[in-house]
Amino acid sequence: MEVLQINTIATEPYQGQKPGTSGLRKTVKEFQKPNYTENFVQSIISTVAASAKLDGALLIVGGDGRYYCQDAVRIIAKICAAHKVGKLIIGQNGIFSTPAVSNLIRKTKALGGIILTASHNPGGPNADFGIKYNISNGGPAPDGFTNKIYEYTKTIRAYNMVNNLNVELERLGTQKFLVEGLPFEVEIIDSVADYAALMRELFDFNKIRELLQGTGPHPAPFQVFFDSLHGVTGPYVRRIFCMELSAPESSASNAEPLPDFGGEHPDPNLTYAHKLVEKMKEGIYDFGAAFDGDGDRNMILGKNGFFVTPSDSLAVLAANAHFIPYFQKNGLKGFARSMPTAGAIDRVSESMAKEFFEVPTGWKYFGNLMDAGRLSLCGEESFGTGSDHIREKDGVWTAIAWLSILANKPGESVESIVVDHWTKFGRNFFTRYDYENCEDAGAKAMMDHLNALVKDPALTGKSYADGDKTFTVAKADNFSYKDPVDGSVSENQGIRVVFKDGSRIVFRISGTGSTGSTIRLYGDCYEPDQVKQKMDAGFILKPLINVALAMSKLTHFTGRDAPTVIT
Ligand code: G16
Repeated sequence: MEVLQINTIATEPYQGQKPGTSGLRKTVKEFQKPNYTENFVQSIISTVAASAKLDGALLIVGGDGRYYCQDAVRIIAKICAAHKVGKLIIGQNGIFSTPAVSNLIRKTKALGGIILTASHNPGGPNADFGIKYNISNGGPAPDGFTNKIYEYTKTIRAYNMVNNLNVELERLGTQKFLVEGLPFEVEIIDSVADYAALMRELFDFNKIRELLQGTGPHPAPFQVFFDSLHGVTGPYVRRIFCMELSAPESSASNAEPLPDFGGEHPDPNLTYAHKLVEKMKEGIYDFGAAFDGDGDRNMILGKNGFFVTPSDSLAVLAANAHFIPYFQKNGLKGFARSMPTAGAIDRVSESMAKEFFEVPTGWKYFGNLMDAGRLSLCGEESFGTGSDHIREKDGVWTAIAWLSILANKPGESVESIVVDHWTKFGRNFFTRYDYENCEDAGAKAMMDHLNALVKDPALTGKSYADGDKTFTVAKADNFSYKDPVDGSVSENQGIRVVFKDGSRIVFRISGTGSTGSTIRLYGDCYEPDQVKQKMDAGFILKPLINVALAMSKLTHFTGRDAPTVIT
């Protein structure tokens, strides 16, 4: 066997390689700059090596198949080979969904994993790319870890790689190499098999099959439709829903992963997954789900396009968790949501007397609670739901969880389940306005203004009116979170203003955009009245949003008079 040599390559640091909410996300053009990707990967590896034994270690590598994924996988393999890593497990053609990587890290007891994705951001040579590191629990690296990566990127002067390492990404099986006398192995595996096996363990597939086929207690076949938005989930949908759960092939749409996602945003919300919304409005299908580029986000729709907000989806899953075999077996520990997520889950948690947590935006904040055995089910308004079966949110899992509940309620629909839920617990109306790609300076000035506002004690008790609605401030702050497990504190996690009637507005700058600043404005309120519960969320929340816009002077600071996306 040819003995490969390690090459040391001189480099210069790049500014701004600071991981955001979930890894480093930049344009492909940025990642293609000389040494840009290499610098960041070397910084990850240096950070890992500083806290764990890299010699002989196993790492999992794969991404959502977007443009530049395979180039990045090859760079990672070359750098890992030069740092005595023992073995890489890579998805065939460099492809793994994010939940699949999380599962594999846990299943194989790997030291960690490197995921290539910019999630729901568009792909292609003129769009976005991203790299993130997941630690040995299968979850995204915490702030302390990513801060260290950033420190390395600021001072890097050289990186090591094995230039002549050629991995065949399409060939399943093990490829062995010798690097300066040490063995290095790459195993290329089927991207779906292990994840599908996990889903079979967590759920009762026979019961779901009966639902879809209209056998057993079910009056008729339950018609399902999945939109993978040309992201990574296509092969997962085909294998799990079509082959194993007997959904027709035609129910898997946009199921070919494409490097540019067909030129669209692979983002499962009412704006970017509008084709699914239109399909569902035809009234043929009983259940629809869309997934994002890397398969961790989901949107759930019922017949005629009935939209389940992510906040409601989480609450319904929690209230019906006893129908899911995994929770029957392992019990239900606590519940959690991110701070901007509406509080529908809070009341379910209270009714079940469970421990409850409100964490900053970012799935990484759930991991410690899960590892400590205090959290079973959690979610975020950004179309993420998941459980402690892995340490990432999980789109396909969420769709199967919904079907498990429906399989246990013969004759019911998505809408009837949600409306019953509101009748029992009340309804949380929720909306989010995104102002994408604002000038950094304007966005910062607006946040500074809001920070000053919420620090001023005079704000409490102050009233703001819009039309005939008046909102009086009960409490306002910049959210800060102390992790109850390790005591670490995360500050500046979003401005929130809570009004006396319980309604709430939140402002944050997104940590996942690749250029400029994306301002997120969240609004929610609670409605116990069953007649009002049937009203349109946009209409109900408009006065609250108008107050938020007036308080923040958003238009003044950013020049924007309308959001780019409303969810
Ligand atoms: C990531 C995080 C989520 C977070 C979302 C939005 O999701 O994993 O926890 O809610 O970003 O973050 P931001 O509001 O900062 O843009 P994903 O699906 O993009 O990896």
